[in-house]
Amino acid sequence: MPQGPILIADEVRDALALGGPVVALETAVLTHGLPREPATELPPVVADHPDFAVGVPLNLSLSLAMERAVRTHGAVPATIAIVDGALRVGCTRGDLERLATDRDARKASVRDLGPLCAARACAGTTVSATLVACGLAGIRHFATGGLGGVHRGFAHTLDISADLGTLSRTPTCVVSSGAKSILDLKATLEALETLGVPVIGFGTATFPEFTDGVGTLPLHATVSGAKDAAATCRAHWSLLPNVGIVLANPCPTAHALDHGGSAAMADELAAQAIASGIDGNLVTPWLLAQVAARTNGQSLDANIALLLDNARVAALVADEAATTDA
Ligand code: PSU
Ligand code: MN
Repeated sequence: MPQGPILIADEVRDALALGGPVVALETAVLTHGLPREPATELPPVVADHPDFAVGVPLNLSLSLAMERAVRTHGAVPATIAIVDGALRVGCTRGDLERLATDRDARKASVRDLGPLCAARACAGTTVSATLVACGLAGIRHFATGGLGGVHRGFAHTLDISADLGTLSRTPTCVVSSGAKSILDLKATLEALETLGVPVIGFGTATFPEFTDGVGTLPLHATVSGAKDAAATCRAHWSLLPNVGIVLANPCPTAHALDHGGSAAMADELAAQAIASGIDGNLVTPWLLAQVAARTNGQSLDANIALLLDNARVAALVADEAATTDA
């Protein structure tokens, strides 16, 4: 087991030692993805959910609800974050409460891990940094909302999320609802192909577009359910034991937004980000907040719906893998 600034919770360590199902969860969504102010009203998808209440920040409720969804579907959640300079694999409720409200919590990508641990900082981990923890701990399944990718205008900015390169060297299956149309989705799929990372549709033949639901870009592989997904992962890892997989699960239809205008809005926002001097690791959180504001909170409902569904799917696939690999 790894030594140093990585701390694996007992429950996660025990499950991994027994070959049981474990699902990693990221925390950039907690620190930078969802509102941290006390909720004044609840998105419809969680109106009757036990982890959500008026007065409780949506970001905290969401983290607790993802953990619950993982457990409900038979796996152990491992929420990953940097807390006081330690890379935690399995956070306590106290850790999540701190990260949810700490305005100084940083956003940790792969390159930030060493510096932030040395500085004893607190940070939410992006998909890429969470994948590093998965690689060290041996976690094969991970649920997130949307993958980072190739940004619009990348030819000038070279802004390509570290999520992509890290996936190409970490053997973990990331369940996500594709990526957001604030990115260049075609270029993102091309980059994943170049890196040798399979993008497998979960009951869909096209690359999902995050809160916009099913997409239009064709995928090279589709699976029909968790059993099929686990079998595909097993075949992939028997040949490419160090390479990740994207399992792409569209936002549940009842909560997905219309496509209408989102491409035009994405282009406009990308240009606005450049004009306003938003760059570096603040681009993604800024774009997501702009979309939430412009869709009057509807994108928030869709975002929460897809995050909870991805936790469910990751748990089902992890459970299937644990049963068949045993
Ligand atoms: N895309 C989303 N929601 C998110 C993110 C991406 O729709 O919260 C987060 C994820 O944690 C992802 C990170 O790993 O943003 C990508 O940031 P960057 O583009 O700076 O790599
Ligand atoms: Mn970037």
